[in-house]
Amino acid sequence: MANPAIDETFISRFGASPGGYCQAPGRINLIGEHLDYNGLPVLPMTIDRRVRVAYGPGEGGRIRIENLDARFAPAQFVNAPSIPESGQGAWDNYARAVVRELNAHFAAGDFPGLHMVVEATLPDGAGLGSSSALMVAVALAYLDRLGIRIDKDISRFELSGLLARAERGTGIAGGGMDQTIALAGDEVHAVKIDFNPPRIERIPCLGSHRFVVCNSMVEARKTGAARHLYNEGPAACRVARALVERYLQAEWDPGIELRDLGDLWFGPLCLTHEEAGKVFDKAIPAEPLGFEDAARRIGCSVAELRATLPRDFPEPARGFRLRAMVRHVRTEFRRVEWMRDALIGGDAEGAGESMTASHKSCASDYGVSCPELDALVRAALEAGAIGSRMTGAGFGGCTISLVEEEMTGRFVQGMADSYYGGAPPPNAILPVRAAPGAGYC
Ligand code: NG1
Repeated sequence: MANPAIDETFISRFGASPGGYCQAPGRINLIGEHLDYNGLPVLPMTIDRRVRVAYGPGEGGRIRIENLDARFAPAQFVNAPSIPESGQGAWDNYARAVVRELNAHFAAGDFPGLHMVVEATLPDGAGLGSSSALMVAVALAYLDRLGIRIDKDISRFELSGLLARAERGTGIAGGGMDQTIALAGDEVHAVKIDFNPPRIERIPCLGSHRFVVCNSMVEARKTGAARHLYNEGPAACRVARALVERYLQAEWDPGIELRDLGDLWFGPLCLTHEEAGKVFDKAIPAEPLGFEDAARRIGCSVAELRATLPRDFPEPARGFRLRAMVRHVRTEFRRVEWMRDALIGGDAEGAGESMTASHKSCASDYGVSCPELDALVRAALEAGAIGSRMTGAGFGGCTISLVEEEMTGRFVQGMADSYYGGAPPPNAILPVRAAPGAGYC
């Protein structure tokens, strides 16, 4: 589909028209926050905001990428068996990570050049999955250049797994939610994603209601200041996993091994929620744990413990609040199931209750909210939302609120007047709809 701005830029930079276009949508996570990297289910929905890439062949194995948004400077690198990183936080690292990962997977013999121009209607640094949408769109462009067809030569699940790994290479120890929903979502459903084993279930999402995104205007750029904040969740859960494994080996069976906390519920153990709760109570101490204490309890050295944590992760000043954090993991998993049932049953009140409870748990147990997100949730409930919560990684970014369709206008006005003092910045309040998953366009 032609688009004058993207085409003009493409022609002026690269001297030819684009050979193709592809797009990948952003997402809201309805519920199931900070669960994906624990192998536990999440329930996101694509939104009608996306990243679009116009692309065409490049000469001499050179990959060039430009962005219509002037905040992102033009970048280029040579496609080769080894592709170095740009500086920490540089946006072209996402493209580098994609090309590196796909080269390794497909053992590409030659290393073709590619020209790309990116255009986004999806805000970045807002917890709406923009980094993964960019990576998915770049991947589709590069796969086309390699002559590899999605759904034929590679499945969407397989591709999302590769891209999740590639994104972890950029320094964020995240899970696979964003890549999977960008590739597997559709314009009608939310999607419950299970990782263990991988499975998706399409969930109807209350036709008579709308999800409204509100941006706290606090930017949470995971490749910048928010990187260590984000990584504290995965780091704490890895420490908790090791403590639980150690406890189970000592008390139940020396042969027990856990890949992640999700293995308590799935795989050979298959515990009930109640049983898993009891195990956590026994295995996880109530007091915060520093690296030294944690290593001693796990039975390893501090260096060995560090080696299991995300790259250059610093010791949290007050230690890991593990009890509260695993309580979030355990109760959030339950809320995913309740939310799924509520959506299928058309129970908006039930869905809203789970959302608001999830926000409280993200804030007080997992520690990933911030005063602005809490204020947005309060304002949303006062403005008539049935439920409201932060969405995505947290530390800033957006909330989502569940609102009756016919109340949407009044809700938007209420939020504009309250949180934004009558002057909301452009696109700060977005009633969203589900949108098609990634593809060529
Ligand atoms: P966002 O909101 O896009 O930063 C991050 C992770 C997800 C998931 C959520 C929290 C990446 C690419 N995204 O999303 O995997 O862990 O936080 O639920 O790491």
